[in-house]
Amino acid sequence: FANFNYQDALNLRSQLTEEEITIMENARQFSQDQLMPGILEANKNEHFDKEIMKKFGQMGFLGCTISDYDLPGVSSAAYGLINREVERVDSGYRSALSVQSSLVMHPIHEFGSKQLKDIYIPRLASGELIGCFGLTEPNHGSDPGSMETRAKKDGDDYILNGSKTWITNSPIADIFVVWAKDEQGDIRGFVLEKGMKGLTAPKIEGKLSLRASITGMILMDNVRVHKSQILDVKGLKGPFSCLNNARFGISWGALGAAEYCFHAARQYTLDRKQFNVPLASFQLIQKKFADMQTEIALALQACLQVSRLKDSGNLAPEMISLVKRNSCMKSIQICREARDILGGNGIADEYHILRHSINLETVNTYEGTNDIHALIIGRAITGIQSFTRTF
Ligand code: TGC
Ligand code: FAD
Repeated sequence: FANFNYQDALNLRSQLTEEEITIMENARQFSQDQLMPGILEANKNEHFDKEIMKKFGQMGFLGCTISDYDLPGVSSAAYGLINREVERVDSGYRSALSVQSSLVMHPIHEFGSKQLKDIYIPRLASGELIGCFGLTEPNHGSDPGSMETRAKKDGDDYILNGSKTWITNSPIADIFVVWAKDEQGDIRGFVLEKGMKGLTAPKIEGKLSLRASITGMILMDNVRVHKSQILDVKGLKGPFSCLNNARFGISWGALGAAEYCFHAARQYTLDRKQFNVPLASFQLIQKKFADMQTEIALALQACLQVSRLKDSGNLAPEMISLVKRNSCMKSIQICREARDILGGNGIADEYHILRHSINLETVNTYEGTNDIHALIIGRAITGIQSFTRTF
């Protein structure tokens, strides 16, 4: 028999290619060396250091599944493994990676003209430019199809009016991928640049979750943008194709946070004694670890399977809903349980666990809430949509 390894219970490593293993190990070392040392201060001060994006660029993480523009074109599993390692440190850092890669570079690469790609992709890949993605509005979160932001044609330009909210990185963004309805009622994507007249991006203050990530609004007051800045896609499938990739990355990433908390709680219970014995010797504690281990191992298998199906062209979007929802739901439970296992120390920032747990409250909500993904799966199971009601 092989030895059981609590750090890789079902030997995920054996299912990865040599290249994926190297990428995973490099991402882990980078994340632990470069991200972990500053996370407590960043979280305390609600600060995102833009240099981190440049470091992601140097590591080749940004847009890493793209295979032209000198980008590495790695597998979906490799992208997932990077997300997992970054989120082992903080969900906010994985968020920065997701938004830049899946929500900004992907739509420009997939739906942008050659000119747009030439202008933006290299500078987004290096982290020189920071991008953001504006879909959610104050009155329309789970239902982006009802968005109020409008784009009106005026000669060779469009005039944009509306507001987006809860937008990762908008206050520090150089470019803004924004979704608006044109006069025909079609949802269109526009690439806006910082400094355009009428475009502002105020920061949302006072977040108790994802504090190492900057979040803001995008306010558009008669923003004039040339038609060359439009993405060549119409309808919700534009933003949703971006969300497919970002949700996929989250499904791997959230498990990184869960693994951090599981491993930290395990070590804590080996070190700490109560009633003269290590906490780890209590049956209740061991059962909690068995449950954590099981959920993490099974969820990683599901993520890997979805990665392989994605790369072989056999993916249904509902599969992504399944793993995004499962990973977030299970990871939150694991982090909360790990917090409990650390007792009073569990609420101290130096142990990192409560930060992960609170971050996952956001991760569980953005990119489609737990219940929205349940309804997406439910629709596929029954053939009946249950999002809308008529009264
Ligand atoms: P529905 O009728 O389902 O679809 C409308 C059109 O879109 C197409 N479509 C998809 N295309 C590609 N991939 C998918 N996953 C797709 N899902 C739908 C669909 O085929 C259809 O196309 P067509 O050509 O027939 O028009 O649309 P609906 O309005 O009924 O949608 C319902 C629902 C609830 C599923 C959807 O609106 C939804 O997913 N809501 C959740 C919203 C959400 O996820 N927002 C995320 C905002 S971005 C964000 O949170 C970034 S956080 C980043 C970070 O910091 O990490
Ligand atoms: P609502 O849609 O109002 O939902 C509230 C509750 O109602 C939820 O529990 C939901 O599940 C439930 N609900 C809604 N509809 C139904 C239904 N039909 N049936 C049953 N229950 C329902 N958005 C972007 O566009 N870009 C970003 O970069 C971005 N970054 C974010 C960063 C952070 C820190 C946060 C918190 C959010 C971010 N978002 C971003 C927004 C995020 O995608 C939305 O918050 C999310 O989609 C939910 O929308 P909402 O907050 O309006 O909640």
